[in-house]
Amino acid sequence: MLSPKIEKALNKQVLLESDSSQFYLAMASWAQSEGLDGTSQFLYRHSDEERMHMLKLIKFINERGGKAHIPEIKMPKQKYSSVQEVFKLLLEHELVVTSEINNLVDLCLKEKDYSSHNFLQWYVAEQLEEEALAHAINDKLRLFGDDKSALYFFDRDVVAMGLAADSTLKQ
Ligand code: OFO
Repeated sequence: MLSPKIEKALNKQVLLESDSSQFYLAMASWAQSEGLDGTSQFLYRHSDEERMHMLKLIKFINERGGKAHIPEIKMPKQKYSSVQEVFKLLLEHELVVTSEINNLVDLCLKEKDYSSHNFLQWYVAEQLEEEALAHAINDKLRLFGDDKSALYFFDRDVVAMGLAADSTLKQ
């Protein structure tokens, strides 16, 4: 049975995963409208993954005798000035998520909730992957500088980068 403290903290994470999904969905839609097909594909997929992270939490909370709260949908930022801005914001957001996951893990240890602690290890590993990927993409974009033609190659390659990171995590 979940303690009220852990239940509340896990529900806070449900909200954050839901916001992440919406945030990346807005980025994906922006990228599609800019003709950045690869980037939008990458981001639509990323948005779906965040929704899956949210669902995994919802099911866990309910299975452990808690009550999952389905969060309200907030409108994310709709307009972006460049791909660079999108991925800079994505990295910043992932860093926030990682720190929240770490706080949660910490709380589980303090509360001696070892099953939630064990459950959250999947998120710890996932964040490691997502951060590494976001850093790699930002590095790539920095290399291009103002070279517009490089954007074509970035847009083509970013899908493969996402798929490769995914398969590493599932090994
Ligand atoms: Fe849920 O992993 Fe990113 O935010």
